[in-house]
Amino acid sequence: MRGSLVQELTDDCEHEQLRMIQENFTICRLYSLCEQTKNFFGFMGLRSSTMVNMEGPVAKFVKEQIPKEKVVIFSKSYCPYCKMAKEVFDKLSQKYYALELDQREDGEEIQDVLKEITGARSVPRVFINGNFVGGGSDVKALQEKGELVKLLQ
Ligand SMILES: N[C@@H](CCC(=O)N[C@@H](CS)C(=O)NCC(=O)O)C(=O)O
Repeated sequence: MRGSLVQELTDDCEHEQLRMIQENFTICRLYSLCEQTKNFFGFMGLRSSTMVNMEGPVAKFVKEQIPKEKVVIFSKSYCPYCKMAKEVFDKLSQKYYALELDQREDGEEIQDVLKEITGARSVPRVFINGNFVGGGSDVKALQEKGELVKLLQ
């Protein structure tokens, strides 16, 4: 009788340990899946920004840069769309302030903040008179429609 109770308790204990191991294994797998997904989307320029602190120092820095010049471009030095946007302003002899995010340690965080502000973290992110106007193709399209000069006034 006593022996079977001990056996039952041992079985329960083993069962519980097994359950906990399985649970931890599932959590680890889910965590690993999340990390892989995050890395994949990061690679695609779609990094998750669920952890963005919009009151933190990086967000504060970004908010301070936007009104610094009439045209502010959050850019990457090698990015062809950024080059396209800059060329549009160069042709108009319009000065701009460009921040090259690939040359900054906080570039990724700045992109996360920009996603919160503009809806995307791709570069360029172009602001005119403190307002977000779009990426490289948007700037080009605004120029072709004759709307860019109006925004620059
Ligand atoms: N349609 C966008 C395309 C911009 C784009 O694809 N930018 C690339 C760099 S050239 C990007 O942001 N990739 C993700 C990253 O660098 O984080 C535009 O015209 O601005």
